[in-house]
Amino acid sequence: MTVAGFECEIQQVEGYSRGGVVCLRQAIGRDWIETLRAGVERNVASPTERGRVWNRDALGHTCFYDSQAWRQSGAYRDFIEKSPLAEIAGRLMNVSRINFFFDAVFVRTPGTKFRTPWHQDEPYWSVAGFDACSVWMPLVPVAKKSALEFVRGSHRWPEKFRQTNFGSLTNDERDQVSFQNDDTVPFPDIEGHRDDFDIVSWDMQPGDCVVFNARIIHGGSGNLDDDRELKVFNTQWLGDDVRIAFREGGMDPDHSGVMTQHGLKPGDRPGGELYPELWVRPN
Ligand SMILES: O=C(O)CCC(=O)C(=O)O
Repeated sequence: MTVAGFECEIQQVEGYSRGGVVCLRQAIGRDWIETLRAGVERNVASPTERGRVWNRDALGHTCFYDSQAWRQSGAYRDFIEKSPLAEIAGRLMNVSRINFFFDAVFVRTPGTKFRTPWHQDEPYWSVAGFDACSVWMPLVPVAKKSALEFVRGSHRWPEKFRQTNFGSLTNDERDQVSFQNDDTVPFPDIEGHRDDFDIVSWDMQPGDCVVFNARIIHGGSGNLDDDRELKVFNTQWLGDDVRIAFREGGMDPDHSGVMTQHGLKPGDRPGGELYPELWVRPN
């Protein structure tokens, strides 16, 4: 099947289902990359209220983060509503419809070593379901050693893991979550035993994107050479089985307040102007 010039092969759909992650080459055109680069520049200069420095090291390297900026940024909104990503997400997840969830931006200055700790995404979110994915898109070239890494197949592991409290890294009150409830188990020591896990990442160019299931274990995306920066535009997409879920230990990003204000409650299908439906499988 073809999506705006991009061939979504049956192997990619199967690879996504089995491995939980695929790298799509040149799925996004140069014009969109330029649009997003300009948008990120404006976003860093003028962050939303959710913008923050995720990490700052002793040498002054920083990792900037912002989220849900699409509601303020025309560039982000255009890309989310009009680019082929919603359809790509729908086809790869093999679902009947797609709602947009939120965007996240990560900008690391040249030489930043800070690695995002291993984690899964869905346990932090204000929704639950298997049919949820993220699309991680570098807007500059990134080497495999500095790209986001994935433990292939881990989206189907049955364990409920005790996720990292990103609040302890950022010291930001808004990031605090606790996974100390009894039914979670510690993460395996992936970094200490890398050879025991099927870890994948890719050399990537602007236009390439990695699509990954929200339950896959992933981390990394640091370890930059001194002359290399990393700018990433990341979007999250929701398919058929996803429902709103408020989590006792806290959420990151926490949408429970704004969901409640919009009349959405646990068990509901995310939708409306907060989570627009952007693709429906043709009959
Ligand atoms: O790019 C990064 O450093 C982190 C991305 C990530 O882990 C995520 O979006 O879940």
